[in-house]
Amino acid sequence: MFFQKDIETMKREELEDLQLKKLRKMVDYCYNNIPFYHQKLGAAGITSGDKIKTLSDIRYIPVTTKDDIRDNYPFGMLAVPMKKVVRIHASSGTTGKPTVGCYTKADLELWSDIVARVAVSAGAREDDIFQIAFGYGLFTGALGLHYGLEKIGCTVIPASTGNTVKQMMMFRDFGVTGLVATPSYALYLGECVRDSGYPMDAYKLRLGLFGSEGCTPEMRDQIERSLCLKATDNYGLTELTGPGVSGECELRCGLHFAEDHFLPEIVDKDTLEPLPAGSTGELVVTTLDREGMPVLRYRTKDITRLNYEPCACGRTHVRMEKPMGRTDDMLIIKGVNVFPSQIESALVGMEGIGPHYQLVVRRKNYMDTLEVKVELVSADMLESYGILEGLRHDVHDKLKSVLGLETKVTLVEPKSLERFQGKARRVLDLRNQPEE
Ligand code: DLL
Repeated sequence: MFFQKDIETMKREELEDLQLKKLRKMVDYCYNNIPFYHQKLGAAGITSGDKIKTLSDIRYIPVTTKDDIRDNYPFGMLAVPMKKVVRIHASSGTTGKPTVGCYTKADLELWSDIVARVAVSAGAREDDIFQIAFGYGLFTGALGLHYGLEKIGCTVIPASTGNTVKQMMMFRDFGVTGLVATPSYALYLGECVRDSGYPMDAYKLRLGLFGSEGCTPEMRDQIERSLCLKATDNYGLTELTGPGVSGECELRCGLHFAEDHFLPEIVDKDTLEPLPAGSTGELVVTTLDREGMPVLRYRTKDITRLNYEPCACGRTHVRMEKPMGRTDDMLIIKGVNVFPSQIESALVGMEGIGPHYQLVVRRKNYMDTLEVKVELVSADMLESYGILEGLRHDVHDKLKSVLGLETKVTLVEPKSLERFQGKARRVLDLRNQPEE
């Protein structure tokens, strides 16, 4: 078992003492070993960890951004000589240089510990057989979960993504009980399982460890129904190590943060001022133990909330609400702030339409407009104008009441929208394209 009871149920005061001790050490470590931090901390007058008297003094430490890491590409943020680095990962980064993560042996050990912790708290057991359907490669998801699950003693199948027929064959033939994937890929696999023609009892799936992108409760219901498993959520970032930063326990009421290794804060995304406990804002995280590439006050751009109430499961580590989106995902349409997750919540589960959707943003006469494309569940509906119009109105009105915004709703044929094997890309932004 990998329940670290003494740590995971620690009294808050003791936990905060531990965090403060580690934070002071980390400030010294960064100041002394990373020129970028030497300069930044020096300019802020924090030339030693002793300057940090209480945890709230962390506010005086300057934040670190993705651009800081990119500006120091590839190894400028390293705190150790390259010969101590045993693994390199990188974030996919759709634009510009990727952000690189370097791991020492100790970092890899710690990483598999925190992933094992997340998996066990979600309900993974030694006798589970896990199929890892994350893309293997520079992405931290696959190898992160791989080593964490092996540490528990689970059987691990490094299936990677693609070839859904083979994925389903392995589910059945190997008696797979656990699935690791992005929620979007799990949704697609669920669709394939349903269409595979095998009865559901040919599949032994019982637990999903999903993460790397958001998933609304409505989408989660769909995934659970189609794969007949219990879906849990886990969270992490390449810049902080990868998966293992936080994850849901079996009660699924927030993602427990590995607070003995990471110090989370919520700040106002515009002023960067720390916000009081319970407020919604941008998550900023400091690594407390990372050796190769530690970061101080890393701005995740994820919008969430922290709940410090102990959980009914007995764990005391703070629970992070599922992020509602990233600050850079937020669309501003006719002055209204819209997160794609709000649209997903409104659409998924509506009768007559499937869970796949696409958002198309355009700019017309200096004004942004939003088209929402949703799939019909049955091609038969295409034959009745009355049914289609009725459904289109229903979707339109629901979106209007949730978002307070006019959208153009387009109903498309079943299975015509793109399916995703990694993180979904549901927003098509045409604002910089010439007007149609
Ligand atoms: O996605 C690490 C990971 C892999 C986490 C596998 C969980 C499972 P990056 O590719 O660097 O790392 O992307 C990090 O993905 O800032 C969030 O915006 C988003 N993200 C990750 N997990 C979740 C989640 C990995 N559970 C970025 N819910 C983060 C919502 C998530 N968003």
